[in-house]
Amino acid sequence: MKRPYPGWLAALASGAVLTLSGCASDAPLDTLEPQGPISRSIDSLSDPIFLVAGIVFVVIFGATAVIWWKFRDDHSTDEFPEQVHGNFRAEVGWTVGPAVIMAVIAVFTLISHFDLNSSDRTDIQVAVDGTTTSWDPEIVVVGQQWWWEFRYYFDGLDGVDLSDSRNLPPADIVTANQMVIPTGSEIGLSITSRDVIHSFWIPALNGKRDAVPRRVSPWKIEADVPGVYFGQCTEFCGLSHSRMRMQTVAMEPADFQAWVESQMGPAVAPKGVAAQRGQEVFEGQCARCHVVNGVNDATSSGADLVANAAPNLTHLMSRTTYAGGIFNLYEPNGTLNRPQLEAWLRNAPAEKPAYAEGRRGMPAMGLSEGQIDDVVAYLQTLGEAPAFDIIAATEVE
Ligand code: HEC
Ligand SMILES: [Cu+2]
Repeated sequence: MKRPYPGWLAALASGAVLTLSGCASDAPLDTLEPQGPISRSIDSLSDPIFLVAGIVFVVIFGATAVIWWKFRDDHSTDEFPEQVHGNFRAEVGWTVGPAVIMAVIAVFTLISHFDLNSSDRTDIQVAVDGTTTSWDPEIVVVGQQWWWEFRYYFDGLDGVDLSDSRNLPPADIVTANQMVIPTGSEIGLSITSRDVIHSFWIPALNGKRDAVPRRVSPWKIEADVPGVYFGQCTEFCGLSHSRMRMQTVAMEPADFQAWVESQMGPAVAPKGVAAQRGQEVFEGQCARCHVVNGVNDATSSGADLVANAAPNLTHLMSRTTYAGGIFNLYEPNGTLNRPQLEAWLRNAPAEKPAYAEGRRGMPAMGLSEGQIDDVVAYLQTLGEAPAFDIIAATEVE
């Protein structure tokens, strides 16, 4: 009986599916398109290794196919082929050959490893409160279920105690899910976690580094040109792990400077009546978890949560995504994405799954529709919208 589809056709089809699925044109987490010197050094290691592996693959599978075909039993004779027991030269060859290839790869891998784990930072001049400070550019990255916090200490990290990540000393800038860096400078990262193990990964700028509770792991990134570089937690960390995303926004140094200045300011007291009522709701219901600088930063006792932290909302509007970088704060035309923000305030766990027993993520606050309107009016006073091209470039699906 003839089979409906020959085996080779099935093999070809599955091969094609696998190949084509690797060819997405719009892939923000593509590791093969480095956008900075650090990721480029990884790429220049992996490309030749992939080439060597490809050649080895072709040679071995080619030889296997030839041998399989040439020495197949076609039942034309009853004779048994000649039986051999070992071939000294062949065995030495296929032992020494791979060993040499592996040794060469090991040398280049080690060189890249040392390179990736070294630091080559130079200070950046930033104007803080009118005075210029030499900043050793290092940002503290804190993972928690299921979002990222980024903390900037412009006096450097030397005197900063990072050992208790649930109780970190006050920082100059605290932001969530979007880390802003200047282009052309190596930026050091001190990565830690407030709960379980996460992993920090901005593929266009460097490989992965785990965020481990009670440990501070050094890492670094650098971007050549302004742009938005997408990232994702890559260590499975529970229910909303896939919704724990982030973005690095690289700006020209002058734009970065302007960003720093605007972030350094505390919140401005809201003017409209609705926004003022919104601030009252904030102080009554949200301030036990969230901080707004100038409102409750002095009094906040830390969030009532497992990770003991919630995003700092002082400059919320200067970010373009929220809740682990999964929602757009703005519409594509640059206006507030009001329905999504209202839905978040109405019932956050319905928008982003958290564990039923609570104490993680943002709880459903039980606000009335009027209170939601007031809170939205208040949130809109927190920080300035970024340039339109950043809104467009940071948009998430
Ligand atoms: C029990 C603590 C808690 C309370 C109370 C709380 N939140 Fe949250 N909120 C969180 C946590 C945690 C997150 C991060 C959730 C995530 O990304 O999964 C969050 C996220 C947010 C975000 C998105 C911020 C960002 O950059 O990702 C906004 C906006 C927000 N909350 C507003 C409010 C408002 C307004 C209130 C009061 C009506 C409030 N929250 C009450 C814990 C809280
Ligand atoms: Cu995670």
